[in-house]
Amino acid sequence: MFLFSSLPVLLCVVTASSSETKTCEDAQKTCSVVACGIPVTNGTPGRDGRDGPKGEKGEPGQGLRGLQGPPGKMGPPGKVGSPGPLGPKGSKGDRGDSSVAEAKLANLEGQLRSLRSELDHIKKLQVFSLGQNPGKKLYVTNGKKMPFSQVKALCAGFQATVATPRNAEENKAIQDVAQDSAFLGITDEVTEGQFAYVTGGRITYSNWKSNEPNDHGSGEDCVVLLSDGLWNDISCSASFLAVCELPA
Ligand SMILES: [Ca+2]
Ligand SMILES: [Ca+2]
Repeated sequence: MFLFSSLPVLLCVVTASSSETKTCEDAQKTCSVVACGIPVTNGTPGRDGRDGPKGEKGEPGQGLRGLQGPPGKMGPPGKVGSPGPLGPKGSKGDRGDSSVAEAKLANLEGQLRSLRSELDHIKKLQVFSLGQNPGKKLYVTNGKKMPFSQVKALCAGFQATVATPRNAEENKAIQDVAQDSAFLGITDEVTEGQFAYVTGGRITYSNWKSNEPNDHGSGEDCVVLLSDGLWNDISCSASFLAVCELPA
């Protein structure tokens, strides 16, 4: 009996001593009786293990941080950049309102009609004040005497011409306005002896005094209406009343 009960122990011991890598724990798995009390000598130290995983990031250090310094001086201005590219074409604008322009035009036309009406009224008053017939040429004088060249310039200054009778009626009208000797818009400056209107064309009406025109002395190329309504050729440099005529 003793031999049978002690046999596994012996086997286990033999097994344990013949394999260095067997541990006591392994022996417990294979042996019904554990005999780990047997002294075993320590082996040589194992090799160093591999490096462990990287640790978490540590807390910031406690060193003192310096104060932020003042801002530096402003640098010199940079160069002007090149012009940018041309922008896109804008959209077409709204169409102008033609009704506004038409309204303005209508307003101007109305004002023009009003001015014409007012001008006609003033002309009639002027004709009435001068004792002349309405619808006829208007003859006016400033009552001053001057050489013929100045009379022409005076009348041209307000878009008028020197008084020029085309018939007996107009001759009478000028006579009534002048009440004195006045230059007429007739000369023979272009061709001696051929009297013509200053505005052009040979005369178609005349009312010469007897023995006139006579181109007396050094020459007489202008015409004066005498107070009795008759004509006389006279020097253009002599001074007579200025009478101008305006169209009817
Ligand atoms: Ca003459
Ligand atoms: Ca004469």
